[in-house]
Amino acid sequence: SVAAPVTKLPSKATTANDYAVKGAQASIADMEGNWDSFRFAPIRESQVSRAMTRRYFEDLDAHAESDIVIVGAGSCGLSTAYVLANRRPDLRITIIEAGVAPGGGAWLGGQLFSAMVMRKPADAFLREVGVPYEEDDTGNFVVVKHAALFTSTLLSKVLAMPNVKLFNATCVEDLITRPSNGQDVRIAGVVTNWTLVTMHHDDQSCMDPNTINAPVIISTTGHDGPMGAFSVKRLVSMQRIEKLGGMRGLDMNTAEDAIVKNTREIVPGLIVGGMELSEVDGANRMGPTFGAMVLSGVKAAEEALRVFET
Ligand code: AHZ
Repeated sequence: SVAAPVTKLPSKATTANDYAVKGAQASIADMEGNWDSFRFAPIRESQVSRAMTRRYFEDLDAHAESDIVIVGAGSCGLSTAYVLANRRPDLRITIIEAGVAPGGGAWLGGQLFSAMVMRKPADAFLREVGVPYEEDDTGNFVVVKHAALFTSTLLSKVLAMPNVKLFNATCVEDLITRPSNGQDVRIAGVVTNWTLVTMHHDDQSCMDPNTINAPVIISTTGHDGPMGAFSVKRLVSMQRIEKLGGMRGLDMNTAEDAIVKNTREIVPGLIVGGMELSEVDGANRMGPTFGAMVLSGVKAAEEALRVFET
């Protein structure tokens, strides 16, 4: 929550003591032209440490039991989080992202080009989130002038939601399973570790992971790669599905429709969306067009909410 406006600083207040008035709020104009006497409010290093660690461990404590865990904060995972957190502010939503920087492949449009293409009707999502775009002359797609504008706007909205916590630089390295209906399993949570630890299991032994329980996991870890397609590859190695179809060659028209329509619960408790799904189904890739990623996120959120609404 945002603090209510409080004590106003005396005009041209620029010393540490001025800022130490509890709740004082400076304006940039107070500082301009006053740099000789400028000082920050005082702090002790341990206060910084406690301000960070207390919050982090409170979040770890609260999110150890989550309602929904989203694995991967690419364009699909972030879109999923946006829809879920808006529709159900009462649900505790956890996002686990292996990279330090959330956003996955959505910081550029394609190759090294800035503009991001979204085929209609995914422009509806841009309007809902408040991302500006221009219409293409064809009338069939819209263009965001920089993919980073899309990703940073979406990310800022998701991170500001009080029911969402992003743990970045953290990997999902296994799935929690439970017996269900006799011999079948359902997914009941995720096993996590710092990404740097996950990357070093071969040369550092005995570094056990952490866990998060949740009745619904939504995996959006992208297509196969060093980190990608994590959950569906694990479903194969735990013999829950026989084999992956493997992502097929690029066909924008076929790929985008298929990814959105087939976003679904693959095994009980595990919904898969975005390009991770192409690895299960043997679906085409679409390359540098992002409408399917955001609408797969909308569908993944709808599938997850079905669980809480029944
Ligand atoms: O870091 C990964 C990325 O940010 C993260 N991730 C992967 N494995 C993880 C794990 N634990 C936690 N085990 C993990 N995080 O998941 C994110 C995936 O983002 P993405 O942009 O790669 O996937 P997406 O499905 O949201 O969007 C894919 C967009 C396309 S289409 C396409 C093509 O057709 O060639 N290529 C891309 C990148």
